[in-house]
Amino acid sequence: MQRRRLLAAASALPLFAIARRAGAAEFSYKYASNLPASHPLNIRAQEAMARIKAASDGRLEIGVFPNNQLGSDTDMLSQLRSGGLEFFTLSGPILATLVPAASISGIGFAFKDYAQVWAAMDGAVGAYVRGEVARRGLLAFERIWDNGYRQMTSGAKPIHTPEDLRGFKMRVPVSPLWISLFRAFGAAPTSINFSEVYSALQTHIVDGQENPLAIIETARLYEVQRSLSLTNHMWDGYWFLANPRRFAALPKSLQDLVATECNAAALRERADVAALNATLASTLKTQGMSVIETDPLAFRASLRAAGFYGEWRKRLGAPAWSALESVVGPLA
Ligand code: X2X
Repeated sequence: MQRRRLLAAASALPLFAIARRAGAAEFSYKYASNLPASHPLNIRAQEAMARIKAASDGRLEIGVFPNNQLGSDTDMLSQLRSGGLEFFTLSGPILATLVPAASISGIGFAFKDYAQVWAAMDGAVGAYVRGEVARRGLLAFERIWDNGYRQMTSGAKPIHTPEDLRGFKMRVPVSPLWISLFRAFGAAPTSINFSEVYSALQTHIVDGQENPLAIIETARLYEVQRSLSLTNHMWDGYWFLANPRRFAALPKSLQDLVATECNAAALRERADVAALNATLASTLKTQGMSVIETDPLAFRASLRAAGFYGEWRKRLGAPAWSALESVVGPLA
């Protein structure tokens, strides 16, 4: 009797395991990014994925892989294109290695304030870029996520004026726009994926980098940099990208759910990043950085003098450039 019961219990085990598997998600997808898990982008993405799972009664589960767990931006972009990765957030001017028009959001000193950023990116500029993304075989959701206005940091000579950038070994993302921008400043830019930035600074492969305060804080770059120069030299945002084939494999109701939740999460993330960037300079000071105010007009003048605006007007073409100028006014 005892033995029969034991046997019955043992044979029930695999059945139980099968039942569990049948209850697993019907669609098991992945979302990845290059930012630390503590950055608002990942916190809001994680929240969105939890809401999607709940609202789909567990049919769609989207795993979140922050912090370059799936590789560098370059790796993740190719996984996204092949369908090995379903969702990925990527900065416009890096996406530009595949979709040249996506550089438009990164033009130096283009946006006077966030009102102009969102007017352009939720309006004609964003619509134009998303159209180009589609032509290159990817899907970008409507709302771009905020990375923020970028600031320069140095582990060597502090940056006060554009002259301090002459020959400065500056890490920039893998992107033609960023290289061009820092050449125009007279610096010596090197393209390095974000996955390698902390160690490149630590080992002095480069002397500085530039990123919004929320990244300097969450990626602990203050540990390997000494000074922070508030230059606001460009705004940057993350397109929430999907592999169109994998996205189309979802029933329409789940497609709508994902798009709605990701767009809503983008708006929450924008508010988080704006709030953080307003307070983090003083936090970074307490973490040992010297904080330097700069004259952005002097930096902008050096871009103008180097012909940066003329070059990019030509490279991006009339549709993108006039969409941008219709919001921010004439750029030169
Ligand atoms: O690589 C960077 O510096 C980062 C994290 O800001 C971007 O993704 C553009």
